[in-house]
Amino acid sequence: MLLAGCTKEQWEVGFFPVESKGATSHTDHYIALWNGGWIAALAVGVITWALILWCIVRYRRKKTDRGLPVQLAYNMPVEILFTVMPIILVVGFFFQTIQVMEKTTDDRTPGEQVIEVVGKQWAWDFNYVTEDTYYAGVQVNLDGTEAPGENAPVLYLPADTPIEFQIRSRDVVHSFWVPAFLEKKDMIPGKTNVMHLTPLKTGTYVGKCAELCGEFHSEMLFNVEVVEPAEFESQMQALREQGNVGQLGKEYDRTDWYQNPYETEEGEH
Ligand SMILES: [Cu+2]
Repeated sequence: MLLAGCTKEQWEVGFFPVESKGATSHTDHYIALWNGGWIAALAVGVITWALILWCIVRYRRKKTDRGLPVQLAYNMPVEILFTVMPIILVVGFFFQTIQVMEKTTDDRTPGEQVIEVVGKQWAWDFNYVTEDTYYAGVQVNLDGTEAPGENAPVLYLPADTPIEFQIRSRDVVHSFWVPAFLEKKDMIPGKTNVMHLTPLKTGTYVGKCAELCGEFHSEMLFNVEVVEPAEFESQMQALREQGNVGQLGKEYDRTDWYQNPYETEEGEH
């Protein structure tokens, strides 16, 4: 009865966010691995449950039974089955995972648009590197009103365009997460992580920090607008007209300790 309350769309994406289907060049690979894994695990489960039930019924103690039942151990066919089946499953999951990783986390398609996403307590800066424009995000205020994320910082992405994200932090460890894209990446001070993907479906997606990063971690929200390339260009032009030309660089980082851990105050090494 509970399962009947789920929609066909929810089943298709294995209860991931429904908007993840076809959202990026990676999401359908993740969904296929996720659903395939559950189907394989369920098949093993159904066979195992059926054998357990059959044993319980077939070999139950009868009124006429006396003493201990026949003791069976070291049944070679069963021992081999219990060894070989898990190995086949683990090897299968391993190679399926490797194949999906080659198409997703290892994706290094050159970015037509390079975008630097910078985490800071507790908001986001977006540097559109290719366009030489920027957006300085301001922390959301969760004041108890409905839809507080409406005024969150907005990250614009052109649809059907390979994107290279350069991901870093100005202070502590954050994590760049758009739930509908089904991937997240840590933002580490002093280190730049990359993520390559192509957004395929226009629309608005929520984003958030996925690493507990201090008092107002829950207010570290943003929105993603995947728009047609022409609309992306006009948004970039709007940023230029507001004077947001250039990049928000490392001068806004809270500390350079991470770059120069051994530098003394006098500048000696
Ligand atoms: Cu954070």
